[in-house]
Amino acid sequence: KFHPNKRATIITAPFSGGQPKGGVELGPEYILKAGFEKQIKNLGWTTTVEHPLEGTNFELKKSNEKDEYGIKNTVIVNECNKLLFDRVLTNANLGNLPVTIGGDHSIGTATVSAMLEHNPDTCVLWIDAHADINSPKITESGNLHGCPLSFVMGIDSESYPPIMQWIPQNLKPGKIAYIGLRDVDDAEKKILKQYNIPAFSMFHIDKYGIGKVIEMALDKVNPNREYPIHLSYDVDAIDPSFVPATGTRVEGGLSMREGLFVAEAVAETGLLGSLDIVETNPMLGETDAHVLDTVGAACAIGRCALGQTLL
Ligand code: 5AB
Ligand code: MN
Ligand code: MN
Ligand code: MN
Repeated sequence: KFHPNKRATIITAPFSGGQPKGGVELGPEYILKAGFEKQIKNLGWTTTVEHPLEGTNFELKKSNEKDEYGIKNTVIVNECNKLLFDRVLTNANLGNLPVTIGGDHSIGTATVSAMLEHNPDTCVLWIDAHADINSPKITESGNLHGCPLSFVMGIDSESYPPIMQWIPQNLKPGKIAYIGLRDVDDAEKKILKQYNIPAFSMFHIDKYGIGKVIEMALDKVNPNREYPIHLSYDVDAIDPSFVPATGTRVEGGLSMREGLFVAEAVAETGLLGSLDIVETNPMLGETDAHVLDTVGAACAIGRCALGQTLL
């Protein structure tokens, strides 16, 4: 058990610069307004909330132009990740469980590398419709929320802008597994093959069932169930019928129960070391119900990961 003292730090990351749509920066505000901190306290956790991006004006600096490296908003994404890296690492070193609430998934660069800096044995479960492993060299969109894993693995590192040299390239291919994939770019598929990264798509979930898939994923990255788990949860892993208010919807996703089961299964291991909940975009719901469903799902993921349904 990694967090017997049950201290969690909720780190808000109201940031949208990793992708072109507005509104994902409001995710943390909506999730907190829905009572997330109280819900976590009710599970017996002592909580603190930190706002490391306060005072920055990243949102005003957003542009949709690719730079000379073929990526967008490099400077603000990088500055944002620096601030988050510091808070995630500091909290982890203090023995607090960092729960980072996005914001878009470009912040995964900071959370993953900080947790590996904290404990190099950390393994990563990446719950997502997408593989988020494009590099500047291969990304077609140039959107950095599709790239965080390449940076922490050092994939195509010759194509990175020099300002990103501070990022520890500390994630090894055998330390990450995906669950929920269904929209992976061709160049990303090559990388998954080349690096032999365990990837469980919706096909595998239908074939084996979600319970078996989690076991198989953990067998790959954490065979003796001894290492801390960083759970990076992109809400678009869940089917858009349950989680409509997100920027990159892909049909045919996890059911609500499958989605929560993933978080519950991680809680059951007692190995959760850190959690990201990202890509909630309250501006993209067509109705109030869409927004409520999506924000509600984000909160539920957090509660389940922190032990709500353990008896
Ligand atoms: B998300 C795409 N692969 O690189 C790209 O939502 C989508 O954090 C990335 O998973 C989706 O632009 C990033 C086409
Ligand atoms: Mn995604
Ligand atoms: Mn993602
Ligand atoms: Mn997305």
